[in-house]
Amino acid sequence: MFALIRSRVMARSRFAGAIPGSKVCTPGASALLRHYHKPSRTASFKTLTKDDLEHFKGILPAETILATPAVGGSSDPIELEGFNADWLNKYRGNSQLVLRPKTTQEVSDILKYCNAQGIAVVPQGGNTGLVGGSVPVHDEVILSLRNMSRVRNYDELSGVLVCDAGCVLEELGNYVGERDHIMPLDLGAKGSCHIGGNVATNAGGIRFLRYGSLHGSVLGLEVVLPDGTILDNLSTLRKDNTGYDLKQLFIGSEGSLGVITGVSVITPQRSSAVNVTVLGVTSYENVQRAFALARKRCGEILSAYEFWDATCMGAVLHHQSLKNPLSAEFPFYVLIETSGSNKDHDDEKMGGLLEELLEEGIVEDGALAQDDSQIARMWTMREGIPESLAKTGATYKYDVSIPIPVLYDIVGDIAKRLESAQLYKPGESGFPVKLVCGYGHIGDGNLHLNIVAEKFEDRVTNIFEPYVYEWVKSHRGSISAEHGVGLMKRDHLEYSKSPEMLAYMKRMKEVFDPKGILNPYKVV
Ligand code: FAD
Ligand code: 2HG
Ligand code: ZN
Repeated sequence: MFALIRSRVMARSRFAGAIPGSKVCTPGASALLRHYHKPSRTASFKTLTKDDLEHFKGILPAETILATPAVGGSSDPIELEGFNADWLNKYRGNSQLVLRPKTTQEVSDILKYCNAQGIAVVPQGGNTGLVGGSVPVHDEVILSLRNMSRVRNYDELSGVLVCDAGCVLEELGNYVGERDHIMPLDLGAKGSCHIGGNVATNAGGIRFLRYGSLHGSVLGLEVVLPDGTILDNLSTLRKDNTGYDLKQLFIGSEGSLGVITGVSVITPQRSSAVNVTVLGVTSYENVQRAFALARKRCGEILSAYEFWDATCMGAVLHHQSLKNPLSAEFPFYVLIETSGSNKDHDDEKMGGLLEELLEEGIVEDGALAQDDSQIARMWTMREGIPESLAKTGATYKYDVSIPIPVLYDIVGDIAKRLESAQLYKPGESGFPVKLVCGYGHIGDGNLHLNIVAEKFEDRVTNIFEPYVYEWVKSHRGSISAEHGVGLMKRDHLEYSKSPEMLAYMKRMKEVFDPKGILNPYKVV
């Protein structure tokens, strides 16, 4: 029998919205000292002067500028901390100037000036990126989109939303939710990340299985190029075959080609019937068998299939004030969500699937959410994993696409390598590495391998870098399934891209940003 979650009231709300900023998750900050290769500053970039600040004051209202005394301003450098450090507190820059424009024209005027003067700029959305792409490496000007947060238009018939790039994903979800739609993407950082940041990283998340990539759901973009040119490609059309689809180049370009200021995106109808179950599974093989059966039995209503291992579960139960809804502990947990329009029909399908999974011995135990609050708690169990691990220690993150049958093997391999190097012993404290675990969007072939250590240090990193990248390449996988390249993987792209492809990527960068002022040191 499936255990039904009893009606315990959640102590916390869903993780959504619980990330007010990069500062929230800096547990044991002293343990999370920066440790990564910092490229040297490009000497030709201009060092900011008081005259530059005066120029920006002519473009923007004073309250939208944060400038330290080093560049002639009066802001306390502490105020810039949250903009200079990333969510993991792993990457840190030293910018003295944050500009927060409210209009596309202001973005254009800023970039035009920076391009002419050779001033380097880093575009920043919600600063939830996990690869060091959203923070400066040295003293780049931070161009924050957070003041551009207006919904420009919403067409309820077509479901097409047109908005500023700085709109927070969760707020857009609420906006379209009131109109019976949902955003085509959803992720644990929804309370902080911006739609512009999502597009710039081509974010995946938990709805990817059902609604696919932003390359499909983004219909148009407004982008400001480094020289200030405004590319108005804010189309609301589903179909448009008039030549090259330029917007695709900016989706996933991580702020290296242009600054996204407006987004047009198609939002799906909200499903009236949603079912969520969490299952306990004894082997990775059965995680795959359950996925195959879920697709067979619930094909058209299957909206998410996520998994995590026992180590992740331990961390999440510890840090999120949750209790295991199952009767025992299991090596693996699976979350299945269905979304459809006919409750009786969907309940029958989900019920049938669960019965078959149990009868076939594919799963050992499970819990089916009985109401919205239980659904939210189950999702917290999955979406709260990154925060829980970050609270445990310095977290190394690898975000890879590998064929599903071998997806989890890498977790065991890395654990063994660390054990052989006497840096880790599962379940024992006192070692430099505390946890090695895996979770992710298994339905999309995307694993998140996380290694939690006392601190970031070479003797630990060297055990799995470049080993992880070699491993992924040998399986013809991708070294970044969804988080992007940023600074973290810029020197490792050859594991996923051929020299010819890399050469064309560099040529693209030169076409759009010949002076290389936009998000320098990142991506290519
Ligand atoms: P930022 O972090 O500010 O920036 C990310 C990159 O985009 C940077 O290179 C930046 O320069 C660039 N950029 C930002 N805004 C613009 C713009 N307007 N124009 C041009 N360039 C811009 N990612 C996933 O894909 N799937 C997940 O499930 C997922 N879950 C997460 C859960 C947690 C708890 C956290 C902390 C992160 C998660 N992420 C996930 C990673 C991250 O949230 C996404 O990459 C997100 O899309 C970043 O959006 P942002 O607004 O925070 O962008
Ligand atoms: C998720 O799926 C995110 O939860 C974050 O992509 C993954 O932090 C990670 O490794
Ligand atoms: Zn993910």
